[in-house]
Amino acid sequence: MASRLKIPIVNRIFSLVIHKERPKCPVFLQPRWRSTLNAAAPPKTQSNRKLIIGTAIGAVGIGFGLYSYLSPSDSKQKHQTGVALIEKTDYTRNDDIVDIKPSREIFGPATGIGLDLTLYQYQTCPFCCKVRAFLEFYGIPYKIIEVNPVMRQQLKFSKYKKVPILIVEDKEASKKHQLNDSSVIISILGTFLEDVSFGLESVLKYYVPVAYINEDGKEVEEIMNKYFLMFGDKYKESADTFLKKERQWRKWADNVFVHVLSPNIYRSYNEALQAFNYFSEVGEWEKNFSTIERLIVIYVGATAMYFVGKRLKKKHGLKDDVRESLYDASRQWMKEIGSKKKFMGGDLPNLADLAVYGMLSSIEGCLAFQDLLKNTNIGPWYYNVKEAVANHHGFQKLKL
Ligand SMILES: N[C@@H](CCC(=O)N[C@@H](CS)C(=O)NCC(=O)O)C(=O)O
Repeated sequence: MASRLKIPIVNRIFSLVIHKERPKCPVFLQPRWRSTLNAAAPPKTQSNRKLIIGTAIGAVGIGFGLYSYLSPSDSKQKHQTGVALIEKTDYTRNDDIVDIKPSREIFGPATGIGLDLTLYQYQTCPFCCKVRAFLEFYGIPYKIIEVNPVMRQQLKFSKYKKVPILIVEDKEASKKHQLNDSSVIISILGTFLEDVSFGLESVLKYYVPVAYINEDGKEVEEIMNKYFLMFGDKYKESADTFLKKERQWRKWADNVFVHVLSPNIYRSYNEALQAFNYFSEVGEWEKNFSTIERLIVIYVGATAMYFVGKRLKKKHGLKDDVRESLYDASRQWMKEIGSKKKFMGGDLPNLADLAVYGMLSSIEGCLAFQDLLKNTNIGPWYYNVKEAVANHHGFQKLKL
């Protein structure tokens, strides 16, 4: 059994630490085996143990990356230096969506929007937390499909292999649309909610992906206006400065704030261990793994992530004590809100409030979060947004 357990663990650590494989999500993913795999969930048998441990360690490794996506040094720049536009006529975002039994369902008062939503996600991925914060703030009901972070069999239908993905079923048009990328999802739904009568089909026309071949010869797609809400006739020039700031801070959440999170939760070995114990708790690992499996995941995962955290700190130019970078970023954000407003959006959170809050909520149970509350004044704002989200305060803004 020892060799069975060792191989995936050692491989995973080698990939992450020695071969510097890019981890895939900035905050550790919490595999919910039972719900994720639904009926196909592997029982805790010896034969599945290797898969479970390997997958769990994979999930551990996955914590933290997307750096590949966000890093100015790689894919983002490649997008900008794209060399050939591809002429495309088919912009449907629908790969062959298959019906999978949802892991769970979230209820809310906004039942009259005519859309049926299914979110493919990892529970502690900051981008997924951001989308959940948005949906819950507006009280939009939705279903969740928890993706197995290593096997990712739930994403088989999709060419886009990241989460979050939102499948939107437009009930009136009897059509399903696949929305990829947290900011694209939020902008499309945000525009739709401005005037539901306009219809989702009309909104989608404003968010057209541009496809091109980048310098590596790879085809990439990007929605250039992904931070913009499209107001059409309802655009008010008086709101322009406000909207500009909202966009700017939404971008900041995706490109700056997210990078300070993981090096902070794995700052020291003890913190990494604490973070893993938190993930174990939120992910109900006690229920889903045997004791030995759970302990291996926690200890090996914490060790691997401790080293990965160091690498990310360097890559993103964080301060020697990474806490300082977390405090700096949070203070920068609080400075923007100022002392006169409850939220950046005024009396209610705007999309930037929801973005920063959502991402921060992914580390809520970690020591870094507690230190952040002690050393900055972000706490009251954070808990105010949390309350507004939990009580669907955005619902009152909807004109249904
Ligand atoms: N720009 C994307 C980034 C999404 C992203 O990088 N998601 C990570 C999880 S945090 C992912 O799915 N990585 C690929 C993987 O886990 O296989 C967004 O805002 O949604």
